[in-house]
Amino acid sequence: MSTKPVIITCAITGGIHTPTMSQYLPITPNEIANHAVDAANAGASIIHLHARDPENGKPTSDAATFMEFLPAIKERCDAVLNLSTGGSPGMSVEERLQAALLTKPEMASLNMGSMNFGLYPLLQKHTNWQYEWEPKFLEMTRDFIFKNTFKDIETILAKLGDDCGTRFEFECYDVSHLYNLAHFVDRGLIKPPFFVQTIFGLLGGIGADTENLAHMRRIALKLFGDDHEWSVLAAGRFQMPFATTAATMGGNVRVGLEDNLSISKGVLAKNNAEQVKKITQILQELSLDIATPSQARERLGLKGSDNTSI
Ligand code: KMH
Ligand code: ZN
Repeated sequence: MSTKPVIITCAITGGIHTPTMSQYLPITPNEIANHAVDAANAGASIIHLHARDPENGKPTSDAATFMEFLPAIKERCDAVLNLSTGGSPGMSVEERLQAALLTKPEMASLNMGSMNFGLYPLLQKHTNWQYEWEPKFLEMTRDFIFKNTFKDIETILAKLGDDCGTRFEFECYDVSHLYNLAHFVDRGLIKPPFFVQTIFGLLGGIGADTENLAHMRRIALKLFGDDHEWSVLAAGRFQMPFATTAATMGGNVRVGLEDNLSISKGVLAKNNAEQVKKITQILQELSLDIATPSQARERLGLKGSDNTSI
């Protein structure tokens, strides 16, 4: 069986982890840009981006902060820049969309259903918090609903997809999200080829069991067949095992400090590139090729970096 080169996405900083959890989490625009470029040089063809307040590391939706690192990354590497529209717990849908609407990126995330999004178990892992906002933020997720209604999804598809030519990383945290995606495909609002990011091990979503990986794969294939590119991300310690298994099943992979702070058991990753290098080595050992940014662009039908406002 001939397999396609694996598209590696690297998610640089996210809106889940907090500065106390790892001194290596990139916070400032400069740190985010350096991590992104190094991840691209290590083999990531897509860079998934959130922004943080440089003063205290808190996730921010401020478009000006995004613009402090996006042009720098674009100038220094050819990777596809993929902006989060999921943002971070506590942000409104309008806030989450600000940076993407301004910059009209080649790619943005689109979360395919409303759900619980529990980060509060992370409270047990630390006591001395560097910033006051950190424990409050984590505690707040005990009573938080990550809002992605059908109307929200329609709005993002129209304003960002139709009006800006941005294509999506469809974030599917459970089987129902695949059916929500199929609903929009059936309505003709989403055109192939589309990029389906199946997510495992986030509290509120489907668990990180390989039975679930196989099932999500089976249902995605049944619903979307050749129209989709399948990718996998798993939270925390499941990141590398799930990425490896998915790649052997013909899938693409996502790594990065957004979803996992470690490089091996009990050892923090010093940067994003470490994780990209690790999955790259694993893929090479398995005789799998790594996709270049231009191969990723072609397979995902992207408009090209010259057609953005970055
Ligand atoms: N951190 C992932 C589990 C987004 O940015 O829109 C989800 C994510 C969402 O990346
Ligand atoms: Zn994200």
